[in-house]
Amino acid sequence: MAVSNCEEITSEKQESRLKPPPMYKVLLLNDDFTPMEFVVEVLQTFFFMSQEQATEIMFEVHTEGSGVCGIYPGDIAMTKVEQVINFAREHQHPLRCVMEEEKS
Ligand code: TYC
Repeated sequence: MAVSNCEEITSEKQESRLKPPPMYKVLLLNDDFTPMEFVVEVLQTFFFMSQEQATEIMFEVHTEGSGVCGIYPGDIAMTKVEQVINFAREHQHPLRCVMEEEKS
């Protein structure tokens, strides 16, 4: 029992040394109601984009249905999603924001 626990810990350690931590894409999803200017504000405020970059991503979401705002470790991605959803709710917009594991 003790030996097998040890082996497990060792192999977990090795795995964490070999594998980089999973990264997550944070995506905005299109809807018909959230104003374009609000989405641009979200991208500038929470993803530190310039006005030009934010406008480009907003149009990508508007035309393609979704767009990547950034790629982060899990805890940071989750915080970004929460911040965007809370900000949208505070302003009564139905903007959706999700995270998805980045498969590289
Ligand atoms: N489609 C929205 C509109 O026409 C704009 C929009 C863009 C909404 C991106 C959400 O994630 C979004 N007002």
